[in-house]
Amino acid sequence: VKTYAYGFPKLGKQREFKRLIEGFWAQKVTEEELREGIKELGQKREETYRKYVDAFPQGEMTLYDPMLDTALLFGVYKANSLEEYFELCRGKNALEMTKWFNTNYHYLVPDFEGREPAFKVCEPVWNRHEGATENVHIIAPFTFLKLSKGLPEGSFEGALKELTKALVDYVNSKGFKSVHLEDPALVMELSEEEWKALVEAYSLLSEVKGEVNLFTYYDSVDRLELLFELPVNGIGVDLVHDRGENLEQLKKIDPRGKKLFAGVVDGRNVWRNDLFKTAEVLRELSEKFDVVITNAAPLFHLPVSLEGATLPKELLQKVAFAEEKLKEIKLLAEILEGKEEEAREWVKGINNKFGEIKAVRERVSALKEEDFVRKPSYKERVKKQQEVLNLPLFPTTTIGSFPQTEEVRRVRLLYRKGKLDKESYETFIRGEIAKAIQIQEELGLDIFVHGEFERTDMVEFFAEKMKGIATTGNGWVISYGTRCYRPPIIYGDVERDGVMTVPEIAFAQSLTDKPVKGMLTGPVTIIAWSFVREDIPISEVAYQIALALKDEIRDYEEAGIKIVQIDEPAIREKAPIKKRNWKEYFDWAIKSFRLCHSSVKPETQIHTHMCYSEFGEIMEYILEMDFDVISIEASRSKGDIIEAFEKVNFDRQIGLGVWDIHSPYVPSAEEMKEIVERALRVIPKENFWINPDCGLKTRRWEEVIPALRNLVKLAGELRKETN
Ligand code: THG
Ligand code: ZN
Repeated sequence: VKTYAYGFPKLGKQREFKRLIEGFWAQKVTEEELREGIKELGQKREETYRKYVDAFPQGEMTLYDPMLDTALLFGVYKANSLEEYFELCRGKNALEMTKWFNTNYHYLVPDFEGREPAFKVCEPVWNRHEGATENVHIIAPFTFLKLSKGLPEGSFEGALKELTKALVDYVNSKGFKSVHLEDPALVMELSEEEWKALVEAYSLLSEVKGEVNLFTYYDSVDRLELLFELPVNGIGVDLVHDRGENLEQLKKIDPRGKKLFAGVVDGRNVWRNDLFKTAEVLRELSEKFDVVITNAAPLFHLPVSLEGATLPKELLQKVAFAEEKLKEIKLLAEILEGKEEEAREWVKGINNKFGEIKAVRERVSALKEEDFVRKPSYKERVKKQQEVLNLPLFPTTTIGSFPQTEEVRRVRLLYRKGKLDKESYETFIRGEIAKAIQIQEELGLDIFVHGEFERTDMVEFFAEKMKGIATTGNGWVISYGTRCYRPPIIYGDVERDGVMTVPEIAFAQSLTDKPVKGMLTGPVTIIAWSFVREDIPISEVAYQIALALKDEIRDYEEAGIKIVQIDEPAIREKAPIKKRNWKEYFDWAIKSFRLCHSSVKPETQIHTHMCYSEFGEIMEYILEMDFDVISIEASRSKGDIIEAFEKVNFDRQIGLGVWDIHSPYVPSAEEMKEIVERALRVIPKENFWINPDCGLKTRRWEEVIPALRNLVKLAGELRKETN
């Protein structure tokens, strides 16, 4: 049997990718050094592949994002220099960014608005395919167009054909021996017309002189048999995230002489493969198909390698990062060839049981339906909240974090490295909190936050405070561009290890008469941005986390905190790709959120915050979360979100972000007012809050203070106008 792998992380073990690119931006790395460095990194990557598998794609390295590279290759955008290339990534007229399927990776969205959907092969300023000869990695036309926006109505079919033609020209003119086409959009729920357009356009692939292999992943392909009728040489399927649907179809499919790239090693979660069980599946498939063993989903969702990971020993024996996933592919091939020794050794620890907390299990299994329901109803509790909070019309607040200055990062790092003692660190954090309170006092905001200076990542911070969740130390994964995060690993039963956030919040509250919000990351987001155990249902993991947060909220109330914000920015992203699976997901997602707050006092006001996604189509689910106030990013969905409010009976309070904090631009009160006026056409003014659209940790105080001053001024004007 042959082995294959794709999507290995481009980051490098020491985050060399980040250093090179950011160095170039800071003009500390020359263009030549950048090109040389990326080439070297690419070669190291290929050496890693070569150690374990027979074949892999060439030309996977990007300087930022593969969707942008594809757009440049086919002439949708132009860049004459690397400066212009990066301008498209992060400049003033950068492409919009959005989540790649149901992952925490963000891609740049090609926009055809005002552009001809005509394609011609270009020689981009930086060609990732330079020197590539076989298995050349290209995002397939269907996925490229499906994930783009602004295509004129009715032009998809034609554009798909045009782009496929351009692709054929490109591949033939370069003389590639084979191409690796990635087409994950084929796992979406597609219409009859889309399937028809696909089959018609891809019939042009018969003109490619070399071999073509088409890869799908992240879910099942609803019409898998159609792919086996295309003029291609091999089909890649995900046999891990397909709920068995791909395997079921494969049993009935005629291979038509095509290779089957069987994606059996998980590219999205860290658990070691149950190799001998998988080998059984591969044996069965081999009876009918020419099987190539590969990964299910690209490996870039995983940290590069276990080397240097700071994990408990029992856990180390259960997990595999990207490099170890390559090894698993190799071990599977060995098993099929009758060599079992190393594989037996590898799976020895996979069923290690540890981190069980009996009391947590019992608490979850004792949950009843009423534990997920807050009483009294919103209508009744809102009156009590108003009595306690006594808020003006158009209350003002911020989302939670304030600028993480160089100094804050430096001191936190010193403390984490053991170079600063706990007491000095805590004194420093308290000083920062006091400054933040003072600033909010001077600005005249209505609801305060403590600023989150003690927190690194909003998920990792909580992971460190909970039993049953491990942090990885060096397990970086790219979220977008050069931005990385370290997903924690939820391996055991989850419980608080003492209070997590109460001291900082209570300290902030002690400094002011204005209410200070308690700030938590919600259960769905903690799950979405972590690697999650699979030995118990995900709903149970979510309820365990919810109960830990519930305990924290109870402690807030005891400390006199009147408002609690539970952030759930990942709730849309974590939704399954196919809508037919949404009900099951939203059921546990919503219940876990409700479990956090179901037993708070009626007068405690529950907020949530969402961002980074389009929320229009999940508005009805969002309402079921039963919060009192939501702050939501508006810049990404613009008109769409306001339309969505018209369609549902949205009877809660809402803060539609009036300041797009992702840009360093300081908006005037007038500019912010435009957003308010549009929103007030569908949202009653009694329900409207004034706030930025996201946390302010990436902004500088020099931007934050004037922008917030304008925001408070705007609220004042709005109040005057209504009097
Ligand atoms: N945390 C996690 N995931 C996320 C976000 C988050 N996903 C979506 C959204 N926010 C956007 N993602 C990021 C991820 C990382 C960063 C910013 C937005 C970031 N990372 C620093 C970097 O790469 O320089 C990490 C620096 C460090 O901690 O040392 O700024 O908030 N989990
Ligand atoms: Zn946000």
